[in-house]
Amino acid sequence: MKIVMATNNQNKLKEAREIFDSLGIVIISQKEAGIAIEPEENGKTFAENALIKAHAVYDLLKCPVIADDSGLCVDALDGRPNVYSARYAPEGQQCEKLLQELENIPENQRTAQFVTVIAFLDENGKEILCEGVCQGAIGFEKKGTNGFGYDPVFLYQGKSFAELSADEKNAISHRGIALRKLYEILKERSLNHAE
Ligand code: ITT
Repeated sequence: MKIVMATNNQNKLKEAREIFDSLGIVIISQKEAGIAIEPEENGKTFAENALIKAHAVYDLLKCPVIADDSGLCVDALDGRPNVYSARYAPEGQQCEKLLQELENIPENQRTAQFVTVIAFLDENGKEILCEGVCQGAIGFEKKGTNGFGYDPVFLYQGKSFAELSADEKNAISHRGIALRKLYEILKERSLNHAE
Protein backbone atom coordinates (compact mmCIF):
# COMPACT_ATOMS: atom_id res chain seq x y z
CA MET A 1 0.00 0.00 0.00
CA LYS A 2 1.21 3.51 -0.84
CA ILE A 3 0.13 6.56 1.18
CA VAL A 4 0.97 10.22 0.56
CA MET A 5 1.86 12.09 3.76
CA ALA A 6 0.48 15.64 3.80
CA THR A 7 3.28 17.40 5.66
CA ASN A 8 6.10 19.85 5.13
CA ASN A 9 7.87 18.60 8.26
CA GLN A 10 10.74 16.27 7.27
CA ASN A 11 11.09 14.94 10.83
CA LYS A 12 7.48 13.75 10.94
CA LEU A 13 7.96 12.15 7.54
CA LYS A 14 11.08 10.32 8.71
CA GLU A 15 9.38 8.99 11.85
CA ALA A 16 6.30 7.83 9.90
CA ARG A 17 8.53 6.06 7.38
CA GLU A 18 10.53 4.35 10.12
CA ILE A 19 7.32 2.88 11.51
CA PHE A 20 5.42 2.09 8.29
CA ASP A 21 8.42 0.77 6.28
CA SER A 22 8.73 -2.19 8.63
CA LEU A 23 4.98 -2.82 8.27
CA GLY A 24 5.05 -2.89 4.46
CA ILE A 25 3.41 0.50 3.85
CA VAL A 26 5.27 2.95 1.58
CA ILE A 27 5.02 6.63 2.56
CA ILE A 28 5.44 9.18 -0.23
CA SER A 29 5.93 12.80 0.77
CA GLN A 30 3.63 15.47 -0.64
CA LYS A 31 6.75 17.00 -2.21
CA GLU A 32 7.56 13.72 -4.00
CA ALA A 33 3.96 13.65 -5.18
CA GLY A 34 4.57 17.07 -6.76
CA ILE A 35 2.54 19.09 -4.30
CA ALA A 36 3.74 22.31 -2.67
CA ILE A 37 0.98 23.57 -0.41
CA GLU A 38 0.77 24.74 3.18
CA PRO A 39 -2.92 24.95 4.09
CA GLU A 40 -3.96 27.33 6.85
CA GLU A 41 -4.31 25.33 10.07
CA ASN A 42 -7.21 27.26 11.56
CA GLY A 43 -8.86 24.35 13.39
CA LYS A 44 -9.49 24.44 17.15
CA THR A 45 -8.33 20.84 17.70
CA PHE A 46 -5.56 18.53 16.52
CA ALA A 47 -8.21 16.45 14.72
CA GLU A 48 -9.61 19.46 12.83
CA ASN A 49 -6.13 20.54 11.70
CA ALA A 50 -5.12 17.00 10.69
CA LEU A 51 -8.28 16.77 8.54
CA ILE A 52 -7.62 20.19 6.95
CA LYS A 53 -4.12 19.04 5.88
CA ALA A 54 -5.26 15.60 4.70
CA HIS A 55 -8.18 16.96 2.65
CA ALA A 56 -6.01 19.64 1.01
CA VAL A 57 -3.75 16.94 -0.48
CA TYR A 58 -6.55 14.41 -1.10
CA ASP A 59 -8.50 16.97 -3.13
CA LEU A 60 -5.55 17.25 -5.52
CA LEU A 61 -4.54 13.57 -5.75
CA LYS A 62 -7.63 11.48 -4.86
CA CYS A 63 -5.40 8.75 -3.39
CA PRO A 64 -4.80 7.49 0.19
CA VAL A 65 -3.38 10.31 2.36
CA ILE A 66 -2.27 10.72 5.97
CA ALA A 67 -1.71 13.97 7.84
CA ASP A 68 -0.30 14.43 11.33
CA ASP A 69 -1.24 17.30 13.61
CA SER A 70 0.62 17.28 16.85
CA GLY A 71 1.76 19.39 19.75
CA LEU A 72 2.70 19.70 23.36
CA CYS A 73 0.19 20.32 26.18
CA VAL A 74 1.78 21.59 29.40
CA ASP A 75 -0.36 21.26 32.54
CA ALA A 76 1.15 24.29 34.32
CA LEU A 77 0.22 26.38 31.24
CA ASP A 78 -3.40 25.17 31.21
CA GLY A 79 -2.59 22.87 28.29
CA ARG A 80 -0.72 25.40 26.13
CA PRO A 81 0.82 25.57 23.56
CA ASN A 82 -1.53 22.79 22.31
CA VAL A 83 -2.58 23.37 18.66
CA TYR A 84 -0.36 26.46 18.63
CA SER A 85 2.83 24.42 19.29
CA ALA A 86 4.32 25.23 15.86
CA ARG A 87 3.51 28.94 16.26
CA TYR A 88 4.58 29.19 19.95
CA ALA A 89 8.08 30.36 18.92
CA PRO A 90 10.17 30.24 15.75
CA GLU A 91 11.67 26.80 14.96
CA GLY A 92 14.82 26.41 17.06
CA GLN A 93 13.60 28.72 19.84
CA GLN A 94 10.66 26.68 21.12
CA CYS A 95 12.54 24.92 23.93
CA GLU A 96 14.15 28.11 25.21
CA LYS A 97 10.81 29.95 25.34
CA LEU A 98 9.15 27.06 27.16
CA LEU A 99 11.97 26.75 29.70
CA GLN A 100 11.71 30.47 30.36
CA GLU A 101 7.92 30.34 30.84
CA LEU A 102 8.31 27.45 33.29
CA GLU A 103 11.25 29.01 35.13
CA ASN A 104 9.50 29.15 38.51
CA ILE A 105 7.48 25.95 38.22
CA PRO A 106 8.68 23.16 40.57
CA GLU A 107 9.47 19.66 39.32
CA ASN A 108 6.21 18.07 40.54
CA GLN A 109 4.13 20.59 38.56
CA ARG A 110 5.94 20.21 35.23
CA THR A 111 3.84 17.38 33.78
CA ALA A 112 3.02 17.54 30.06
CA GLN A 113 1.64 15.44 27.21
CA PHE A 114 2.67 15.14 23.58
CA VAL A 115 -0.41 14.56 21.42
CA THR A 116 -0.70 13.46 17.79
CA VAL A 117 -3.83 13.00 15.73
CA ILE A 118 -3.34 11.18 12.43
CA ALA A 119 -6.04 11.72 9.82
CA PHE A 120 -6.19 9.04 7.11
CA LEU A 121 -8.32 9.41 3.98
CA ASP A 122 -8.73 6.32 1.81
CA GLU A 123 -8.97 6.37 -2.00
CA ASN A 124 -12.69 7.28 -1.69
CA GLY A 125 -12.04 10.06 0.83
CA LYS A 126 -13.39 8.06 3.80
CA GLU A 127 -11.87 9.41 7.05
CA ILE A 128 -10.16 7.54 9.88
CA LEU A 129 -8.77 9.46 12.90
CA CYS A 130 -6.22 7.95 15.33
CA GLU A 131 -4.88 9.68 18.43
CA GLY A 132 -1.67 9.02 20.32
CA VAL A 133 -0.76 10.55 23.69
CA CYS A 134 2.57 10.32 25.51
CA GLN A 135 2.73 11.47 29.16
CA GLY A 136 5.92 13.06 30.40
CA ALA A 137 7.33 16.20 31.98
CA ILE A 138 9.27 19.29 31.00
CA GLY A 139 12.87 19.32 32.23
CA PHE A 140 14.89 22.29 33.48
CA GLU A 141 17.35 22.31 30.58
CA LYS A 142 17.75 20.96 27.06
CA LYS A 143 19.22 17.47 26.89
CA GLY A 144 20.27 15.35 23.89
CA THR A 145 20.67 16.07 20.20
CA ASN A 146 18.30 13.63 18.47
CA GLY A 147 14.74 14.33 17.35
CA PHE A 148 13.28 17.79 16.72
CA GLY A 149 11.06 20.53 18.12
CA TYR A 150 10.43 20.14 21.85
CA ASP A 151 12.26 16.78 22.14
CA PRO A 152 15.26 18.15 24.13
CA VAL A 153 13.00 19.36 26.99
CA PHE A 154 10.38 16.57 27.03
CA LEU A 155 11.31 13.98 29.68
CA TYR A 156 10.01 10.44 29.50
CA GLN A 157 11.05 8.16 32.36
CA GLY A 158 14.07 10.31 33.20
CA LYS A 159 15.44 10.77 29.67
CA SER A 160 14.60 13.47 27.16
CA PHE A 161 13.13 12.41 23.82
CA ALA A 162 16.26 13.88 22.22
CA GLU A 163 18.39 11.37 24.19
CA LEU A 164 16.46 8.41 22.72
CA SER A 165 17.33 6.63 19.47
CA ALA A 166 14.78 6.84 16.66
CA ASP A 167 13.52 3.33 17.45
CA GLU A 168 13.27 4.05 21.19
CA LYS A 169 11.25 7.24 20.55
CA ASN A 170 8.97 5.57 17.99
CA ALA A 171 8.22 2.73 20.43
CA ILE A 172 6.65 5.06 23.02
CA SER A 173 5.91 8.35 21.28
CA HIS A 174 2.54 9.99 20.62
CA ARG A 175 3.22 9.65 16.86
CA GLY A 176 4.27 5.99 17.14
CA ILE A 177 1.11 5.16 19.12
CA ALA A 178 -1.20 6.93 16.64
CA LEU A 179 0.48 5.39 13.56
CA ARG A 180 0.40 1.87 14.98
CA LYS A 181 -3.32 2.31 15.81
CA LEU A 182 -3.91 3.31 12.18
CA TYR A 183 -1.90 0.34 10.93
CA GLU A 184 -4.05 -2.07 12.99
CA ILE A 185 -7.24 -0.53 11.51
CA LEU A 186 -5.90 -0.72 7.95
CA LYS A 187 -4.79 -4.33 8.50
CA GLU A 188 -8.25 -5.26 9.79
CA ARG A 189 -9.90 -3.53 6.79
CA SER A 190 -7.72 -5.33 4.25
CA LEU A 191 -8.45 -8.69 5.94
CA ASN A 192 -12.19 -7.95 5.76
CA HIS A 193 -11.91 -6.96 2.07
CA ALA A 194 -10.01 -10.17 1.31
CA GLU A 195 -12.78 -12.35 2.82
P1 ITT B 1 3.02 20.07 9.10
O1 ITT B 1 1.83 20.89 9.58
O2 ITT B 1 3.49 20.45 7.74
O3 ITT B 1 2.78 18.58 9.24
P2 ITT B 1 4.34 21.29 11.39
O4 ITT B 1 5.74 21.22 11.88
O5 ITT B 1 3.76 22.65 11.13
O6 ITT B 1 4.27 20.38 10.06
P3 ITT B 1 2.24 20.85 13.38
O7 ITT B 1 1.40 21.91 12.78
O8 ITT B 1 1.60 19.54 13.72
O9 ITT B 1 3.45 20.47 12.39
O10 ITT B 1 2.98 21.45 14.64
C1 ITT B 1 3.54 20.60 15.60
C2 ITT B 1 4.66 21.31 16.35
O11 ITT B 1 4.82 20.58 17.58
C3 ITT B 1 5.96 21.22 15.58
O12 ITT B 1 6.38 22.49 15.17
C4 ITT B 1 6.95 20.64 16.57
O13 ITT B 1 7.79 21.66 17.02
C5 ITT B 1 6.14 20.11 17.72
N1 ITT B 1 6.17 18.64 17.74
C6 ITT B 1 5.27 17.77 17.21
N2 ITT B 1 5.66 16.51 17.37
C7 ITT B 1 6.84 16.57 18.01
C8 ITT B 1 7.76 15.60 18.43
O14 ITT B 1 7.58 14.31 18.21
N3 ITT B 1 8.87 16.01 19.06
C9 ITT B 1 9.10 17.32 19.28
N4 ITT B 1 8.30 18.30 18.90
C10 ITT B 1 7.17 17.94 18.26
